[in-house]
Amino acid sequence: MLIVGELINTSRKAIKKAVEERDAAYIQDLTRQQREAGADYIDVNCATVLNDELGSLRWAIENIQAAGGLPCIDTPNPEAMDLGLSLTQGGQPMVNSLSGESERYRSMLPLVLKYKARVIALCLDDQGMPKNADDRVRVARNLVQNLTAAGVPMGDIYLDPLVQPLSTSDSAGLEVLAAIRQIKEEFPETHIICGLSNISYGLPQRKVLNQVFMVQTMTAGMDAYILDPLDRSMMGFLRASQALLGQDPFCMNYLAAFRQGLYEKAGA
Ligand code: THG
Repeated sequence: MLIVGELINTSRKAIKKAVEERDAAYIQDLTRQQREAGADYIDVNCATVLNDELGSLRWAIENIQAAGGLPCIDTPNPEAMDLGLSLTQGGQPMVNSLSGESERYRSMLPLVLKYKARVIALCLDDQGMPKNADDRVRVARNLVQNLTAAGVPMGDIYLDPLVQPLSTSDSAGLEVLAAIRQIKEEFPETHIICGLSNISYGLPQRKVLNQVFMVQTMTAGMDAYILDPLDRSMMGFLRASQALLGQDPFCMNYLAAFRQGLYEKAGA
């Protein structure tokens, strides 16, 4: 299981402010908290700092690393991606993301190879957003074939089936679950990742839907998540789900989660 902490993203107001004001303590603190909660990588997205994505990204990565975090570079901008990967220290660099769109693929692939990075590959191509499981599997198949032919190891590929809001389609969850099962069967050595929170967009009690969808997707074979690791209930369910799926020898991580108080109500 690979966990990418999602919180350092300038689409969030507090982060945009902290990055623009160069509030190093804030970014370092948020890095430490996400790491201590179990994040393997710290997603860093400065794409909404319009005039200075590169300067902001450099500053954010330096502070993430000063706090012991390993950045996952979240940008569609190849120049920013190159900079982010070049700054990454202390672990394998990670690209978030490329896709099957020809221009995105063409610009990002050389960077994946140059830095021997892990790569999140979105199940999206020039035909647009996937409509169903079959669209996702078709794009995933092309991506895996092209990436491995270019020399990317299977185990470095993280396919993202692209979660869409349940509020816009009753079958949004089902199509992703079907895609996960088919991808896992066809390419058992690749990984499958997603950002969970899209599933709940436009509905109340979003955390409940995000948590339940985490359990459902993990049961179908998803093995990596971009999520808020400070959501204690989410991390508690994640450890419980891993134990129940035979991914936690002697329930060690589940027991550690219990000792960390992840199953206690806030304030209890
Ligand atoms: N796949 C990949 N990368 C991704 C996503 C994905 N990166 C971005 C996103 N989706 C995942 N990251 C976040 C980061 C923050 C929030 C949600 C997803 C977030 N949202 C607030 C909310 O939902 O309440 C609103 C913003 C705010 O706080 O102002 O915090 O799918 N590969």
